[in-house]
Amino acid sequence: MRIKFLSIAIMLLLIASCGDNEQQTAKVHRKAEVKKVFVPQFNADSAYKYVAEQVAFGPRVPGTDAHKQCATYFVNFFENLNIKVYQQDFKARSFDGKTLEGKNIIAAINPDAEKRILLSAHWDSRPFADHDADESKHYTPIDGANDGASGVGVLMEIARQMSISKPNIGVDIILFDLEDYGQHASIERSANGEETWCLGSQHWAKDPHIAGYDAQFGILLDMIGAEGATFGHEYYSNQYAPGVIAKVWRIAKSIGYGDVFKDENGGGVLDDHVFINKYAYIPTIDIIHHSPSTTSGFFEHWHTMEDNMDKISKYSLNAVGETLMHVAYKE
Ligand code: AHN
Ligand code: ZN
Repeated sequence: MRIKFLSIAIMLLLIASCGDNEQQTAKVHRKAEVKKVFVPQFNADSAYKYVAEQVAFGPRVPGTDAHKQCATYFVNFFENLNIKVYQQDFKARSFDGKTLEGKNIIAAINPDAEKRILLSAHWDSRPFADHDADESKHYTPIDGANDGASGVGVLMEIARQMSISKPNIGVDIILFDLEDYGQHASIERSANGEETWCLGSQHWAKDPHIAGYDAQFGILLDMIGAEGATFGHEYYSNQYAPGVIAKVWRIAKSIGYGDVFKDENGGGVLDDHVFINKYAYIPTIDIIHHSPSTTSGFFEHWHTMEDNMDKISKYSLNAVGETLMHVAYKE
């Protein structure tokens, strides 16, 4: 009788401790999941400040002091955050026969991680306001607050956040040079005219900063910071990387930015991502402001003197920055 009682007691104890163990395991699991999806808060005020700081140098036109000073500003920025920086200097021929000196800047977060993603934008600004309503401005350089600086500002804030709490994967932030020195609007668009744009990404995609460089996927930002920006599914992005479009738009919607990331046709733009897909074989998308109502299809002030700080919206910067943070920290 006593033995029976004892064995029942032991059995009960075993069951109880077993349940406890399971509970503990569940707790550990839940903790691990929470840790895995922890996403630091993107700060749009900070991104806005980085856009303004770039614009304050003056137009970042290749060959100018503003261009050189801004490159140094980027390198110092990343190095001060203890992020490894590569500078890729190269020469390229412009559509008007000039030899341009370009510099692609690559900031590598978790440089030794094998699984990597690539985030990019161009940092140079266009030497010509060739779409300005005022013809006398057609050879005047632009501020490029949206066309150039906005994407870079968002990436700088992402880098700052990532230097504070590292994501699980490696992230390469690539600032491409010589994107916007493409042929002047006064020249009739020719078949090879498209290759006169995106000289920095063409160079990098054929000869990356690390031989044999690879990433799971890439995201390019272009003209993402204007008031009222909306993004559709850009044509080449959907051809080369439909899964990346689906992932990014799903995440954007899930955090409340369905008004910005729209499930609609976004036109086709020969932008840096096309060359990354074509020459580096990394599935890469372009998040780019698409306006069905303008003749260019781009934002209203594209390649005009009006592409300045007044047009930049913290809401737009935040929509893109927060979305990218969620994409990176959920990988
Ligand atoms: C072409 O017009 C072929 N590409 C334009 C890409 C661009 C210019 N993105 C910003 N500025
Ligand atoms: Zn441009």
